[in-house]
Amino acid sequence: MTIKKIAAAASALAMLVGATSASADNWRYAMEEALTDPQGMYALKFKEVIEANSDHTVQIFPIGSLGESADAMEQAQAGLLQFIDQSPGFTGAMIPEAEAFLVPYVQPTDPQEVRKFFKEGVAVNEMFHDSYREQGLELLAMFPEGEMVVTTMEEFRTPEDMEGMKIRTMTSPLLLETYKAFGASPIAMPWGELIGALKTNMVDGQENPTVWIEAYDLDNLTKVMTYTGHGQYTTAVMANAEFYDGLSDEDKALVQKASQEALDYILDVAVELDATGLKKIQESNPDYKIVRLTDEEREAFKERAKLVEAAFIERAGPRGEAILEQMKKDLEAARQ
Ligand code: 6CS
Repeated sequence: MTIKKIAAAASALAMLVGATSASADNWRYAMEEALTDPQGMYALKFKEVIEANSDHTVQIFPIGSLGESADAMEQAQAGLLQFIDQSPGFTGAMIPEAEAFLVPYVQPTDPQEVRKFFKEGVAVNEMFHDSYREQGLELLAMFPEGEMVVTTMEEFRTPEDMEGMKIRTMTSPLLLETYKAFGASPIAMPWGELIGALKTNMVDGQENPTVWIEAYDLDNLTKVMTYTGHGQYTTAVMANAEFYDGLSDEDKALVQKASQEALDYILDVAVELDATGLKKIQESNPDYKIVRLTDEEREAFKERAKLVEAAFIERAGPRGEAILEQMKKDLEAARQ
């Protein structure tokens, strides 16, 4: 082989190696929870499918590793992260339509109805894509983590009972409207501040699904847990849109496959989450008071929720209004 031919072969090899390593990328994925929490279960399944079907790797950054939810979102929008799981409870400040998931009493709480609502609902599956795109995000999946329950220091049965209660909410503005409408004094703060705020009595309560309450000991920091039936904790997984658009057709199909398989998996798991969380709380904290508002008691909160619907429509405009109407139809369909 002449020197020229060796050089040409070496350069071809270098190109091949380059091409191979360029196609085996490490994708960074941030979320708001730990690997053992619902977002972590979804992320691990997503990673498993990607890595089993390609040379790519998925590097997961759990809660706390990249700052608060808002910090991780900035990094995702800047393209430093390829994937992010962020819940409407935080995204709503940026995408008002996402706050549809925060409007009280438009989502089911029965686990089988929840599964149907998320699996087949037109609103969830078809109506949010454009709103996320406008913020540079390709929406991949939305899934529930369990019914929202309220933990407080004192029992409440009516909006009047909530008067003066300082309730922590996530940072989406509509949550402040909800708890104001429910009679309380809401305070928005990121997750990282909540435990300290409960310990120092800066807040008297908060809302979250039972799996989360149990995992982060929120029951031990409050005295009562109340089922108001007002909604699900919903979360969303998305990709940086520029990154997604730049993928080959094959990789786009892979990302969609992984998103769908992880979604199917988590929707199966989700039906168990409420019961699992509640059981663990009852076992580890038998004296904790658990209240389930009656249908009659819920009526007063539903009446107040009309104010929240109006605030949502004002913030999210006609597109938000259409989403809300569709959600109500999906709720009816899920109940049948
Ligand atoms: O309350 C919160 O801020 C947190 N709740 C859940 C269920 N997941 C992450 C989020 O930061």
